[in-house]
Amino acid sequence: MSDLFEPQERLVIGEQAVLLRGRALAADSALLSAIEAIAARAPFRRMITPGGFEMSVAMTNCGQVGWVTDRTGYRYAPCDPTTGEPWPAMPDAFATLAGDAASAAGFGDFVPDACLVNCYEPGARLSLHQDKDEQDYRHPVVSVSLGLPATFQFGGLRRSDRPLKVPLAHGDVVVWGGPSRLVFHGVLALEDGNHPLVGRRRYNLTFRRAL
Ligand code: MD6
Ligand code: FE
Repeated sequence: MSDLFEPQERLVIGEQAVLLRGRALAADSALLSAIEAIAARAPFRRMITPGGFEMSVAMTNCGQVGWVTDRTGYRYAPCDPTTGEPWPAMPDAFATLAGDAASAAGFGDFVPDACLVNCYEPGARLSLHQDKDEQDYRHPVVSVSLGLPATFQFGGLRRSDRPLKVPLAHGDVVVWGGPSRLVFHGVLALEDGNHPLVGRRRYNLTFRRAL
């Protein structure tokens, strides 16, 4: 029984929140080429928060709408404010992986219309936040990690709830929804390192149904 020896490949981190270890590994090169193609048309950029701070994580998007922030607030926008062009279409490989992972986590019929692509360089971090710019919280969020490992913080429904620290490695997928959909979460400062396929960075794909 290999599961006696393999590390746990499915880890429950909350109510209807699960880490599917290595779930994206088989698709890693396809995902990485797709990220390059997206970034060629919609370059990674460090956005400005409504409070006036430049984020340490660089972001771009693909899909019908993309998540953006500037001095006026957070929102989903159909066009890239940097180029004025629509965001690149979501590659089939992205939507398929997200739908399959959501099913495996118990969320059937998840069809994402937005994918936020995050790029972390050493030192980049994401402070505790809720994902609440989407219209319908009945849809889960699916998150795919590629490249350098990171520590994900998974808290509770109040900012003050002490977060669980979840290590995320290349190929890991996190799915959450239901009662956990509005949980506070974040990513600790990325440690330096070199990933054989991705180099000195971490990518995160966050799939959502925004509209
Ligand atoms: C990240 N992820 O892992 C940042 N949000 O780089 C998120 O903020 C996130 O992973 C909602 C659901 C899953 C996530
Ligand atoms: Fe988030």
